[in-house]
Amino acid sequence: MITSKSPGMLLRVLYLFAVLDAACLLDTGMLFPRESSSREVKELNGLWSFRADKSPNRNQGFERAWYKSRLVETGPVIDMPVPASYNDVTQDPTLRDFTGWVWYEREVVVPSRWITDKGTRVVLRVGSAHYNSIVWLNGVKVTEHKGGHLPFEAEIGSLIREDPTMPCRITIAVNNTLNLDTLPPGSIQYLNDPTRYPDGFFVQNYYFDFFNYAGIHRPVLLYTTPKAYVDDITVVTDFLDNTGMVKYEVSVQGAAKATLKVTLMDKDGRCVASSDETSGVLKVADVNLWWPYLMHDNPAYLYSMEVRLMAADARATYEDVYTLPVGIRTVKVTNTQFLINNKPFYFHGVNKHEDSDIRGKGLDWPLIVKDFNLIKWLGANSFRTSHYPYAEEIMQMCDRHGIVVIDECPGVGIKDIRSFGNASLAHHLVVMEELVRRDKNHPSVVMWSVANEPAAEMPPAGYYFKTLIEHTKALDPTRPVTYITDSNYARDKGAPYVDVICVNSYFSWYHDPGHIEVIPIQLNTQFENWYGKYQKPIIQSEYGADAVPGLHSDPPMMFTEEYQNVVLESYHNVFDQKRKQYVIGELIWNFADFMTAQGITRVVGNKKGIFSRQRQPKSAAFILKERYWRLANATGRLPPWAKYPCSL
Ligand code: BDP
Repeated sequence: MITSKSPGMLLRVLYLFAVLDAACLLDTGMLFPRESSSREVKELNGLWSFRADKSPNRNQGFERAWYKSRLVETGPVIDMPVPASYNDVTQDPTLRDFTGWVWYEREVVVPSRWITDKGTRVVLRVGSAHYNSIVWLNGVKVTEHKGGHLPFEAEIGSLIREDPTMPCRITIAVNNTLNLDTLPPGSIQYLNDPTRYPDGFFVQNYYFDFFNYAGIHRPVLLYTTPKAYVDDITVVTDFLDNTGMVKYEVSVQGAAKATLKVTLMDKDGRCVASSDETSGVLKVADVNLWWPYLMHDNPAYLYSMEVRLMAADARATYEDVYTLPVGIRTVKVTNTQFLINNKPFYFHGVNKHEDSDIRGKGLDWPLIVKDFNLIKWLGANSFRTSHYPYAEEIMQMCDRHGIVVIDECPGVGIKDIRSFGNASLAHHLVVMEELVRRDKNHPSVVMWSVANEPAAEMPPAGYYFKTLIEHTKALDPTRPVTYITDSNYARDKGAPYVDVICVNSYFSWYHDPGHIEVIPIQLNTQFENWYGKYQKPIIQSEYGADAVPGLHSDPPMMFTEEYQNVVLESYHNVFDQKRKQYVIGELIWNFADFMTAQGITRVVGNKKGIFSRQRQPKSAAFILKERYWRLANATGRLPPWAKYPCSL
């Protein structure tokens, strides 16, 4: 029973209930696996056996059932690290550019107590694999998943118990083929002219500008829970004066009846609120809000919510403990501002990629930590997960460091009218469900982006984006929703449904190349047109220019560091006028150089990074650093340690 003396507080509590009622359309949770007194985690990272199916139809693995025996018995295998893209780890160009099924296999020794204790669930989880995946355990299919950047899992306890003497052989087949209904979409083109192409020649086409890295990109692990367990937790937060509110809902599986103890603890482990209900509102006196760093002298404050579940059946009693970090904050959009905790927030940040030498898109801790150090060196306060969801480990870093995130789904390159059909839309809705389910509890995530640069002027785009955005809002009514546009403001059919207009433009690069003098007028016109039509706040979600590190010219010429500098500075002059009105952010394209498909406009990848792919600064990085720290001073409330960025 919720009681409140203040009507303001009561209204807020009722709102939080309405919000949670609308969410949770998926029927199981996808909590990040964490160890606790009731849960064990066993990482399966390291070397796996690997074989690409290079048969003409890429189907030999299925025809000969490679999953039924050890992979080495089916033909030659090589070592393959997990997590990593497979493309860049060998010297074989046909593997780098491979399209089709590849097969991974690993044998695991499972602790015997997992097998003997029938009250233990054993779950196999893949953090992400690109794109279609099928998973077998000892030759028995346990799950499949479509989509490259989100986790999936299967319970395998009963299978490993069937014959405890057998090793536990995990086989995962992964196919990176993109078609018109996948996200991102693509198409396979066969080129049959025997005077020009070898027999069976085909290419994978796609309309996005990054290399289609493939393989098992994020950790594979086994984890346990008791038979009765905490399946999901949803938190929604608010505050009034100095009282914080954490509305929560716990979903329990494996027990008809369970007793819960929910405890919210502060940073020092002191209990600040508790409850015995599966859902409710925890009130926190003298709340420490979660603030973005550079905005407050006590940023990124995280509470811990410990959920302890007790249940029993005829045979045993079960206790499960799961602890979730919780940041208390609010997000709102007006027609000129983006408010975090009711204070205007200006995004001065970056667009990124999960991209590195050798590991491709594979999760790489040294790279992750280096990138966060560079983000802070730069004075950036935010990034967009262009153009797909990033690893959960990265989102957790954002929560802990106070970096604000626009969380983008893999809806990039939707350019063909057939990719607006029902099959595409249905899949896109599921992808948003999976993304919201995974990331809903991250305080760093302040907005969802459902797509990047779709062909939003095409007739079906209106219905498509209306449906997609409404669905996302139903899943999570607390966060604004957007997509990133490069369409004409007057013809963009999805823009009426977004909360924030996010525009990409490349004046003096793709248009009027070499003519920096056009930037002020064209950028001004862009902003005035969009704001005039929609009266919604605007983020410049991409702008930039390629610069090959070390290439110089004065006067500036395209592809030199000087040209990149002057493009950035010309944009900045306009941002400085408009940010006093309705421009609420600027995200440089791109944080670092990244790999793309080969083509005549790309010199070993896209060079619009302000850092090289090896994370060394180009001269533009220093321009941006100077600007971002100035913006932080002007728009934030700097913590004492951040007043002297040079000492960082
Ligand atoms: C934008 C895309 C981005 C590209 C960038 C570019 O959103 O993915 O990499 O252009 O061409 O249109 O550099």
